[in-house]
Amino acid sequence: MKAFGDAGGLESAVRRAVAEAAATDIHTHLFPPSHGNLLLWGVDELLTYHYLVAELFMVAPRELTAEKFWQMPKAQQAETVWQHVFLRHGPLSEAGRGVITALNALGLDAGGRDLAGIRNWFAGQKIEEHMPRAFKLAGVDSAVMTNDPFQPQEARHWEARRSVWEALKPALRIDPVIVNWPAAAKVMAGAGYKTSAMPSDAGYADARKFLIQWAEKLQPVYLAASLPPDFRYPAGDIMARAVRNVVLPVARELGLPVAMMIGVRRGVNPLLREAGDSVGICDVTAVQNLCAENPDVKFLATVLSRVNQQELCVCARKFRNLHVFGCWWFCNGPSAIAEITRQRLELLGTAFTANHSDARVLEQVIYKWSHTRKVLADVLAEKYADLFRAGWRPTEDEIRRDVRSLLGGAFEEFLAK
Ligand code: FIX
Ligand code: ZN
Repeated sequence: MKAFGDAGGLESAVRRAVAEAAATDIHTHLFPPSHGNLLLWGVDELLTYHYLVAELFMVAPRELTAEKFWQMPKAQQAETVWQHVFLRHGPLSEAGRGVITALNALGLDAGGRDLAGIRNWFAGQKIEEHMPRAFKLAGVDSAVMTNDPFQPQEARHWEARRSVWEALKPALRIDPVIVNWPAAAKVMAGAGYKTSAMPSDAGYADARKFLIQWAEKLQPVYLAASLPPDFRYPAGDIMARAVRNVVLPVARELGLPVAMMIGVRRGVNPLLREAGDSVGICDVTAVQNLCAENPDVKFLATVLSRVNQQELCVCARKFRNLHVFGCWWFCNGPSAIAEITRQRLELLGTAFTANHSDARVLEQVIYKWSHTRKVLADVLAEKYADLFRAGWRPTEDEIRRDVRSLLGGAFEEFLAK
């Protein structure tokens, strides 16, 4: 294939490649339709996304307390968000615009403000057809779920061995083992394992068995946990000990990567439930030490604080067993994505995963990927233009290869190597 000889043709090719490339969504909170109401979809779920619940309480009148809000049925909660965040104020936030992008892509006239009409449309959809359509609109070929065996309402679906749509890949979520050992021990003990609130060698051994048995059931792509900013490794605390005694041996035995999402301060405002989590600067040295100490284990990492992004990139340059992914949560807005993606391209080339959706509600894949693609196209167009000026002449195939790398190809290569 011929290399581009003019900068204009090159830019159009980059934008085309980003628009057309399939994205592999490597971290979501979606479920298969067979898992019933665990799969959230539709306009009421979109409006009550925890990002928007947090935004509601920034603008709602004082009389609307969190207690009152949680007592409302879902439809009324959605109407309340619609009223305050979308009608009484402009939905200029990323989460607000996201709802509009998703509805519009589905052919609904969100600008017409007809919530009842939009609800009517959703009521007529069959999830088995709607889910593949949402993925198609997002350009997503497959998505990794978050599967938590410590949640009984989720575990029962896996126990029942329900069929899973092949575009969804499991990930074994293990947070409580690291961040809340007593709670994890209770669930494992309930399933017949010899674990107790006080960690012990015997308890760790049974926790390993529990996770291995769940991995056999789920066949996950990776093990995953979100970690607080004060996560350290190595350390004598309960978190580091669980990582050393349970997580690393299981990852090693099963040949599975460990995905770490670091920097979440859970429940700083518990009244807001899931909307009450915050961010803190973490210590990337923990990732560095894990990678250095365990060259035979692969790690995936993303950090929540903007402040930690550069350090994480530098860490990935030093350790081939580390793969950086996504612009997580409070970093998943266009300005942060642009900044983080530029920095990653400058430090890592194409050896990272540009984004993941973190979708909790099905239709969010549409907006998260549409917004990401817009930023990625702008940033890549700029980077290819710089490269062109420096004297490099890429072909269309090479551009498509690089774009795919950023949208899942590099992740696949990392898993395979
Ligand atoms: O820990 C996680 O996987 C986080 O992504 C979630 O807990 C968080 O609530 C979220 O949805 C962020 O986008
Ligand atoms: Zn998540």
